[in-house]
Amino acid sequence: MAEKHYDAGDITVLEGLEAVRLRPGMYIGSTGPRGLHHILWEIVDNAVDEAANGFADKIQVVLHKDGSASVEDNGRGIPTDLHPKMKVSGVQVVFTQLHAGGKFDEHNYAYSGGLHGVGASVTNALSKWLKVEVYKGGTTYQMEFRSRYDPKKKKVESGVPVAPLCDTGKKTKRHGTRVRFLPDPDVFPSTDFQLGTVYNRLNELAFLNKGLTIRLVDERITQNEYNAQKEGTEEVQLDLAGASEPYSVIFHYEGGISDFVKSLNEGKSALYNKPLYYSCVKDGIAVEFAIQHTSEYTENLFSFVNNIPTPEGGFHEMGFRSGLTRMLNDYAREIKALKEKDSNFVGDDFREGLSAVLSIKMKNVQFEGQTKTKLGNPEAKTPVESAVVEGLRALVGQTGNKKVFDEILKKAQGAARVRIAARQAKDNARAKNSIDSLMLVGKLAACSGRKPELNELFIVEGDSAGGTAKQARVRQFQSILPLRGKPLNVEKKRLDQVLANEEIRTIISALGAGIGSDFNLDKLNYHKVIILSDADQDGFHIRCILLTFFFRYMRPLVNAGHVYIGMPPLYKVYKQNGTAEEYAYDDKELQEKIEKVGKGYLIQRYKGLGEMSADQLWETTMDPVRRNLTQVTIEDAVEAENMITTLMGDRVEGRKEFLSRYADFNKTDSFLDKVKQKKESADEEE
Ligand code: TSJ
Repeated sequence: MAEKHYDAGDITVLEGLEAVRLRPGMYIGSTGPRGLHHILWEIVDNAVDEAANGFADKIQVVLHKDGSASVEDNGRGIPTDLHPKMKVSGVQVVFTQLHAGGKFDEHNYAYSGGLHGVGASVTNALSKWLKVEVYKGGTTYQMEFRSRYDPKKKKVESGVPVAPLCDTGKKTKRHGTRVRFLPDPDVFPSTDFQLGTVYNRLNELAFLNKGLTIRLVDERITQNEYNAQKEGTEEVQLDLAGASEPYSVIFHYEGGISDFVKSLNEGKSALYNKPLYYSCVKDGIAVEFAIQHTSEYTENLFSFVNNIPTPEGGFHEMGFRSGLTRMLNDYAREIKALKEKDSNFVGDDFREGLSAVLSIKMKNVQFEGQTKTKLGNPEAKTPVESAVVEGLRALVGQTGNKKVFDEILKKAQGAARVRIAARQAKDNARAKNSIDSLMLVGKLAACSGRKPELNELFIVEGDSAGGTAKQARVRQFQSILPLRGKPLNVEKKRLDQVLANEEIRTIISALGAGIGSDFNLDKLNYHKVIILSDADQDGFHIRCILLTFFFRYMRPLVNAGHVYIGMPPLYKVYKQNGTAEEYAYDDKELQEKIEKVGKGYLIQRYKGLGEMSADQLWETTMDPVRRNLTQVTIEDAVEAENMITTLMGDRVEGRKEFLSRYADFNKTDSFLDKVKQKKESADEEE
């Protein structure tokens, strides 16, 4: 076939860039902040590839005052010679040909990065201008591209070469590539690169490419200004002499992803000193992992494919998990940590408290999932699994590591014990599910009626108030469950610990609908679950805990509107001679009631439910006609949970401070107001 010698390259090329310009979303996902940073990552990834292939070890990224960004490496420099087919320089191909990365240098790029591998031409197409310098062979080459409005065609042409690549004659000993570009404000609603976003990604890339040095400079702020903003953080600063210099930071990790895992575990207590690390190539897939267990309970796996995070997981994570489970189970058998009669550990047992980084590199990557961050290549699973088994085998054979694996197995044993106990507790709770078996429940005074739609369960704080409520109730439809003291704080407790708590188990079995993923609203014994607690700090705390429990483990119950807060009055206004008796639920109402009763009134202030008589409790709080119930919304439950996690979890001080600030509890209208106030003041403090 005869070659056509007109400027075909240029024409098709510009059509390609025009397509990008017309539908940027197709190439970079969006034109929001994510898309904006994406066009920077396309450039950075090219430099990282050069380093990953062993030709560069330094990268510098600069965010300039004019809004442009530049990326520079000390690699071989983009090829400057003419591309044999396209008759233009390699540089021009890279910036004007879609997917040039894959086609052009198939042999050199072992594994091509780039979020969707669209390449540098996409950055060019979406930039107002782009300038490239290539340092090689002792000289400096230069080329520039621009976007401009063509009045004849009445449209914007983007990424157009201003002139062909030229040798500037500027002598240099350096080698490498430098690219600077200005995102086009006509494409991106905001063109501000975020220092934090760039910082995090470059830090991550330095972890993922051990030994690589990445420097980030933000010329838009000084070191001083940065320090002022970041007051109180742990980042080590450069010498004070440079304080008025532009902000700059260097990322370099000799330990690579081992250092990554260490940083994940900062502030936690690790079960062994050094993360276990292994890397190999299996069936053309480069696999690298680092793991370290801590005394915590959650799993923390960060996976990457070709340096791209895959938070949605995928086949590589499946391989990692099954490799880990298989090797550790086999090993446990070998050293008789598992006896013949014992059943295997489950995967979760080995992953309790595990922090891990898995990084693989492969060709023809397929990303799937809602955010396209899940690896969809099934062929990745087996190689990763083999690599993990092989790696852990090698590691357990190394001196000193026997103890490390002992720790891992000990941790797994703890997790397994808890898992088995949790299942038993769950089965127990399930066995007591029917309304007929409610007799089994300790202190519950069950109602006699069998219609859940009509039935009400009062969860009452304290045995004494519980006793009063039992006297006051209508036994056909009202059940009373007195709580002794506070139910356990559900924060930070695992399901098994929650279930081990007697009060909680009683609630679960009284409701009869199960718990967690087994929760079934159809089996609910009560359509009104009413929390009755004192109008003081302790009562407030108990409500929060119960709501958090319902929110976490019986969410459909809250969603369906079955949970209520009972509101006992705070005051009684009455006359000695018995001619008047009024209740007030807050201070405003108290004033009204005082006026209503008139001269000679007396006030009784209720400090707790226990102070009321059965008659009083009935008419003020339990009688469906006269009582004052507040239905709990899911937002209320979320707020309660927030309170528990932020104020009542680990931080004893926070809780004390909170309780003392709101010690004068009786002044407020309701529990929900209290929660809202607390939230607002917490927001103000920030
Ligand atoms: F994104 C980009 F293309 F603009 C870009 C590429 C940006 C930056 C900052 C660096 C790079 C880049 C490309 N650095 N290093 C390279 N290397 C090559 O393109 C290259 C050099 C030599 C050879 C060869 O076979 O001799 C092959 C390649 C792919």
